[in-house]
Amino acid sequence: MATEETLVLVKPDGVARGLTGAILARIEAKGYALVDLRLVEPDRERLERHYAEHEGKPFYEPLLEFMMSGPSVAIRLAGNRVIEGFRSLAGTTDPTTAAPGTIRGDLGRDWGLKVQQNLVHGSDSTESAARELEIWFG
Ligand code: DAT
Ligand code: MG
Repeated sequence: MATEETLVLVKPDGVARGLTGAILARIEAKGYALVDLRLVEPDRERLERHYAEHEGKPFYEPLLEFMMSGPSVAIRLAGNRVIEGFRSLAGTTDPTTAAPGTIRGDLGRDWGLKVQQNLVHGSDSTESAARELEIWFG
């Protein structure tokens, strides 16, 4: 048993489409614990820190614009191997090809090139989780 914490974001498309509850239901059904949760409208500086690893990539600017288009729900989530487990629950990055049964596969829309509108973010490692939890929760 390795209890750990991760940062989950319900991104602006998830909040705008009214899917926050549906996404939280999946998270809770899995048995993960909500440690903290808040509605956030991040400024550019916070998003630049959050997405630092993607700076310079073609999708970076559209991604930041999208993330500033409306509020996100930030969640501090705890559970056994929750970092890996939540990413499994979320599904692969592009909702078009994410597996059925996952959040992105079941609820994500086929937006074509707008891959950034994939409903959720989840930290990808213990280092990322610590860094991102600091950015969103201080
Ligand atoms: P993930 O969110 O699955 O960890 P990532 O960290 O590689 O994916 O990328 C961060 C976000 O950037 C992702 O959720 C959506 C967007 N993105 C990634 N690759 C993209 C691409 N090829 N085109 C457009 N947006 C992309
Ligand atoms: Mg990522």
